[in-house]
Amino acid sequence: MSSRTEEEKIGSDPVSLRKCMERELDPKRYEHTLGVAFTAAALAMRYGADMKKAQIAGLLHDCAKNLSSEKQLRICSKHSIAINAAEQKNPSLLHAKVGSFLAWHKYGIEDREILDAITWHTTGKPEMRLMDKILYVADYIEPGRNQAPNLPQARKLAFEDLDECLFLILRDTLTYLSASKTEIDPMTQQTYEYYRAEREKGGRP
Ligand code: DGI
Ligand code: FE
Ligand code: FE
Repeated sequence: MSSRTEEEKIGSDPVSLRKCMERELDPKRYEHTLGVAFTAAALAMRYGADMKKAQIAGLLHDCAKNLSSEKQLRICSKHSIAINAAEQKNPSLLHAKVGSFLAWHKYGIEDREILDAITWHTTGKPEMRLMDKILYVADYIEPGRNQAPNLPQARKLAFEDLDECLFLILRDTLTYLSASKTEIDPMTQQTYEYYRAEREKGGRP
């Protein structure tokens, strides 16, 4: 990892970050990353969030994705990053926490909104803030995605009603995870239940 002063410059500049990610990620993951960054910026425009922060969060959200599980586990142990049982069993969940750490440590991002959005981009969490929701939704609907169910509906809804779109994605993700019998992170379950209750409070069936 290079020195912090150089990284601080990188951190505030989406163009340099894009170049870093092009080097760091495989071509498919890099394309996905660009898609998430542009989609997050568009959602930020729509909902009055900071476009530059949304772009940076999008560019860095999967920055740990190409590191091996062993390497990610080593980073966690070296820097005292707590790992839960689900992450232990399924280290592919770890790239969110590790990515947030690297965004700070390696790329010099100090903005909490960006770092939190990266931390929660895979599982979500109850009481997400606007930037968390924007990144979570952008990750799912970016133009390169083609496998998830209800994508056309999610894409339209994202620009009409962000919370309703968030709920649709949480519901479909949980359905998918339950069917595929993979370990469900308690945070994924809690997030779904929290937003289902919020939605019911708002009078939706
Ligand atoms: O990194 P990406 O592929 O762009 O997407 P992501 O960060 O949402 O993570 C990839 C997968 O993680 C996605 O298919 C949904 C899945 N996921 C979300 N919550 C959980 C989960 N996988 C498991 N095993 N358990 C979860 O609770
Ligand atoms: Fe991810
Ligand atoms: Fe992603």
